[in-house]
Amino acid sequence: MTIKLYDLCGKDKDRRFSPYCWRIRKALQHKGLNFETIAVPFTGIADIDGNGAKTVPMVVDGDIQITDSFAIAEYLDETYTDGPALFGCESAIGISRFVEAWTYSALHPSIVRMVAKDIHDILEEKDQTYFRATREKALKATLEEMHATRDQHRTQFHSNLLALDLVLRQQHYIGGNAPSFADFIVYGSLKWPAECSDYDLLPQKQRILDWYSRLDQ
Ligand SMILES: N[C@@H](CCC(=O)N[C@@H](CS)C(=O)NCC(=O)O)C(=O)O
Repeated sequence: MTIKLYDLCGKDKDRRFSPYCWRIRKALQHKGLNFETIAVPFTGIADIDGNGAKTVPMVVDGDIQITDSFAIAEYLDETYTDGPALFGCESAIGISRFVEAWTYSALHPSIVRMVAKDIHDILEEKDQTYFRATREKALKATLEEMHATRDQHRTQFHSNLLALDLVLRQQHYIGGNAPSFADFIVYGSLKWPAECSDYDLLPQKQRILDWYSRLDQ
C-alpha cells in the first residue's frame, strides 16, 4: 500500500518548503518506500483528518496516522526493517534528538527571519493573513522588519553552521559514512529556504556545499 505524506505547499501546489516535511520525504526515499505526497496549505492542515491536526508532516500508512517528524522516522524504522536504517541503533536515536534540538535552536531562528517575508509572498491570500499574524506575534517583528535585517541573520547563521563544517572535516555525513535521519534533519532545514526564497544564504564552505548536494538528489 502506498504511504501518504501530507506536505505543506504554497499558492503553487508544487512549491513544497516545510523543513519537517523534507526530513520525511528524504527518509521515505532513503528506505525505498512507495509514497505519494498530498499538498496542504497552512489553513488546510486542520482539515486533513477532520480531527483538527495542528502540524505537517502527517503520514498515513493504512490504518496508522502519525504526526511529528521524529515519531514518523521512528515508526518507519520499526515497521520497515528491510530497507536502509534511519537510525540503526538506540544511541543513534538519542544523538539524532540532539541534532534535532541543535537544528531547532541554532539554525531555525536565523533561517525563519531571513525568509519569513519570502514565505509569505508565495502563499495564497488566506494563508498570507494567517502566516503574517502568527509569525509576527511569535517573532516580535513585522515581516518587513525581518526582511530588512536579513544580512545580519545570515552572519549569525554562518557562524552557527561551524559545527556542521567541523563534523564534515571528519566524515562524509553527520551519521558517519552513510546518510541517516540526522542528516535529513539538517538537510531539510537548508532545503526550506532554497524552496521558498531566492536569497543566497548558504556559506561558501565547500564541505557543506558538497554534503548538501550529495543529499539533494
Ligand atoms: N515537531 C513537529 C513540527 C512540525 C511543524 O511545525 N510543521 C509546520 C510546517 S513547517 C506546521 O505544520 N505549522 C503549522 C502552523 O504553523 O499552523 C515535527 O517535527 O513534525
